[in-house]
Amino acid sequence: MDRRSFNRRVLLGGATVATSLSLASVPEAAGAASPARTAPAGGEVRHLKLYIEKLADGQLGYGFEKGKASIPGPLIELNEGDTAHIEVENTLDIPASLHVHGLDYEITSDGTKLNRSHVEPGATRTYTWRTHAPGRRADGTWRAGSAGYWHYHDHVVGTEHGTGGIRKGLYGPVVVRRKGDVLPDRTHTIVFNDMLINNKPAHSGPDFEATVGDRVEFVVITHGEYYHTFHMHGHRWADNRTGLLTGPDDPSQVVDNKIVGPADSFGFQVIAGEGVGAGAWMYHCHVQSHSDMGMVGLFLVRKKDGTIPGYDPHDHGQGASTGGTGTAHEH
Ligand SMILES: [Cu+2]
Repeated sequence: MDRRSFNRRVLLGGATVATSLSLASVPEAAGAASPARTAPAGGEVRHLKLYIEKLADGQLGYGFEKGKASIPGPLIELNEGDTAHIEVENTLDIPASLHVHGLDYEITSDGTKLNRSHVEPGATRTYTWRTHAPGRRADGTWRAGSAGYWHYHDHVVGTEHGTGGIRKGLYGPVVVRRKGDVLPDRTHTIVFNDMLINNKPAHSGPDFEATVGDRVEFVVITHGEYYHTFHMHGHRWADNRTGLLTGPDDPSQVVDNKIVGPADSFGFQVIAGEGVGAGAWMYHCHVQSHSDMGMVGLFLVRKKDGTIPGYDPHDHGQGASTGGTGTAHEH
């Protein structure tokens, strides 16, 4: 029973006993308590600073602040109609760049060496990304808007096409929202990069935390040489632009598994633990050998009291990394 029908039954005052029985049969009632917040109309001009840095372990990252680069790089979130001017400072001793998917940019913001739109070592360059709402062209055809789950990455480091930069962690998420899109409580990014997730060692996550009922958004990006299948336990999403159904007649397929290849990106929102309750819910690549090799992380959904039934944090990683026996995430 979803939240709305529960409330309706309570408000109608009928079948009180049946209502509490029904509730008891659900592990923990889930769902947002108040109407979902939605994205405003765009049109803003935003100025961002992005540093390209070498991390302590030799990998590379983008960061909004000097010394705070991360893998993946920080989420850049825009609304259709926004323009972003992104001043990129390349602190490396080799050329690097910023290349984005899905947004509008002129060739000078392409971020490739072929048109000299990269950033020399120690230099700074401003990239401009524009976005637009959907609308009808003069010729009567429909032009798609910019809204979607996109991503940015280096296109220069290592080889002519940036293979080395991507491999070392120079990538990050971009979300462009349409006016009225449902806003999440928080957003997490999962990048399948070759056989690693977010460039972390195999069998070591990353793990993401939530409390039952939180509206959690995932941006899923793929890089590298391989095809993967992204699967999450206990949660489903719609295979469309937002990952959400717009209503009872939305024909989008509801899935819990999606095939992805290099440079693909998609996203979705779930209500953590909805209808299934708290738990250490796995997400992983469902190519079996890939999950065996450690492309596994956890969506840690806590009860309101902060506990996670059946979860021992010391189990995570250890059993699996030794080739392991029977840890929760070897399914
Ligand atoms: Cu895989």
